[in-house]
Amino acid sequence: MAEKTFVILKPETVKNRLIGEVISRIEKAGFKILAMKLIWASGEQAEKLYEVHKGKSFYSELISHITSGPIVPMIVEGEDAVNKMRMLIGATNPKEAKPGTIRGDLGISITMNIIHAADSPENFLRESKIFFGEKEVLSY
Ligand code: FUP
Repeated sequence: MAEKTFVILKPETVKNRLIGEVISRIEKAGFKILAMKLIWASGEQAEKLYEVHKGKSFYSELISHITSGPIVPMIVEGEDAVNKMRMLIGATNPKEAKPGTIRGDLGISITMNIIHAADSPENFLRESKIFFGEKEVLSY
């Protein structure tokens, strides 16, 4: 069933001019882009995005990293989108991510792991609302 998911191309992806490379992989995997923009996230957006990690040892590094430069949030659609996207991006730690996955091929470190993707349909809804209004999500 066609489903939507939410991803963010992280600051290292933008800085290293890998936006095209990563979007190409997402499109070749069959996803359709419904919303996309280049923004510099606010502290408030970052805190909402990572609220489940509040109190963890890596929380402050996560917040400072995601607000360290421009990012590209996107909403994409495809069959079984949440699970398929998680497979395409690979394990959280690039060292453990398989070759052929986005993080396995392009990831720098666990913090600089190139891309964020929602891990459930509930989190897709929650996270996408932090970055997009309803009118920004196109249907075509
Ligand atoms: P993922 O869903 O694969 O992005 O992974 P998590 O939601 O578990 O983690 C979110 C982000 O926290 C990761 F992108 C990287 C960072 N993180 C660390 O820096 N150290 C950890 O031990 C776990 C996660």
